[in-house]
Amino acid sequence: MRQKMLLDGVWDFHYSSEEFIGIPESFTESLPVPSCYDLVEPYCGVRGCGVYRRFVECGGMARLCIEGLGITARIYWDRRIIKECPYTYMPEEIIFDAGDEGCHELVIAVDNRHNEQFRPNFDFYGYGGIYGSIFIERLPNPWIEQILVSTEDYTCGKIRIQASIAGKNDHEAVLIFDQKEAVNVCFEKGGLDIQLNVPNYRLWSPEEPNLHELTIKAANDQRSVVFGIRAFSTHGRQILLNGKPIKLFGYNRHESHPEMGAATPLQLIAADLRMIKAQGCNFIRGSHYPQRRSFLDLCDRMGIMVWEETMSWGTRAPELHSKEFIDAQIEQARKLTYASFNHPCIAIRGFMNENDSSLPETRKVVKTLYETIRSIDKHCLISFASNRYEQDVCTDLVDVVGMNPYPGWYDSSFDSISTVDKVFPRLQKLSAALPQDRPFLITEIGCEALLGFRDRLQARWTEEYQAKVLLEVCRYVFSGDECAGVAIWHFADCRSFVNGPGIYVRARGFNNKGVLDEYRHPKLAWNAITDFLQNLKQKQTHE
Ligand code: ADA
Repeated sequence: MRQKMLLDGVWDFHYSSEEFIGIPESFTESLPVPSCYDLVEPYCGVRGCGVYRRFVECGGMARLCIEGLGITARIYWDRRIIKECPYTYMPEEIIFDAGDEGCHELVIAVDNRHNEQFRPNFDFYGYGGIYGSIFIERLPNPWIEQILVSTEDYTCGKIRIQASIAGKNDHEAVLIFDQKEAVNVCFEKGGLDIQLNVPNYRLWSPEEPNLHELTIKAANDQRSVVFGIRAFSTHGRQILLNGKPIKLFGYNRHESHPEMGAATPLQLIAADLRMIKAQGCNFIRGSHYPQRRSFLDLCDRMGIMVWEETMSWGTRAPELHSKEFIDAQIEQARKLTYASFNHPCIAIRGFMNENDSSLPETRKVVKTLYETIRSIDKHCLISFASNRYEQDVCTDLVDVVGMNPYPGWYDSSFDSISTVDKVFPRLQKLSAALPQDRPFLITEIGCEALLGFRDRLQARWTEEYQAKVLLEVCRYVFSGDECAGVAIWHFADCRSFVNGPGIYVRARGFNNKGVLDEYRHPKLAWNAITDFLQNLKQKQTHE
């Protein structure tokens, strides 16, 4: 039986200034893990390297898991590099030889300077730190390397299990479902790839988020994964879950809090999800990066469907032509698909938010990213969020057409508040121009409102104006079947450019389009949407 050791807690810390100048001999400061060092004095707002260190009792082959960090990091075990982590927010798993049994030094050197993948013009703040939990476990020899479970046929509970065991030898194995039903199988040359019906299966859905557990016992190892049986598919304009049309309704959400940055505690994540669920939503777009495992665990259990995507923002021609950039996107797509493979909450995987999909040459990149995800996950829906609208030339390449229109905010003439009236017709017009044979999902829509700014003239930036626009969006989404759903932009205000050029449209250094402010205080729009959804539910139960 493997034993996980959680490494969260108080670590040694050293701020190593702009350049990383090596691991210091001694550390004089301390910081918790998880944490963002650029939100604590005297390092608030710095761009440079923070070095975290602690000692760990371990030995032999080990597996170290990190939920996410940023912007980039290098990991050392006894001062030897065991992993470079170039992808912000990406969950990392490192299998390595920890050496003799005993006390070892683990160092994580984080660098929060922007780079090609996380540019300073992104409309979300690039925090430096260790965003989530870290654990380590000793591995038996040989160890089960990975277990992937996918739904093959939801109508009879048929799943496919792909697993591998280190050493590539033959091994007898036992599969145990929900700690009861056992099936004998065999790893051949270290691999297992079988399909079978789960005994006493129950489907996963937002209303009934049923989960199953699979334990594999082979050689001296035993490993368990949680999975759900469900199938997302499309039919014309509709998204189907387990064969039935489902409207996706919810928010874009950043992993962000003004005091804790991207190292949001699990309690905050759980509280956010409870608010979203209680409001009557069933969907979150994890904008704009891979999501933390514990976030996905909660969504699995609570029945919240998730769109997860590679990190990227406003990709334009130079990056779309850069091999380094595209290779990094491919690697991100690959890693995130494996990392979230078993989570039933994943409805859609996406990439490259608002890339320039009006350029014919972007088609090749979109195809490559689509195929990368598809080659690993045969079933998930795949998409990207576009701001090229009627000019988009890549909509035929994805399963769901995601659009980020902002009627009532960006694409109006700024002459009066009457533009609320334009929301509904604009969405209808956009919908009519998109392919009719696949779902149209509004992946972003919203407008800025400052909490507490209420005004009888209901000008832009007031809570009243935001509420009106978003009610029009709700009215449109539920007006028929032409739209498969919406992820409103966004759940809560989040820190953005701060002192970059974008500050002129980001009052306080925040993106203020949240229906809650950054401390989760509701604006009028939150209450208006709550009422809208409750009325809708009442109407539907009386029909
Ligand atoms: C884009 C982008 C979001 C956010 C939004 C806005 O659609 O995808 O990250 O920046 O615009 O608020 O303008």
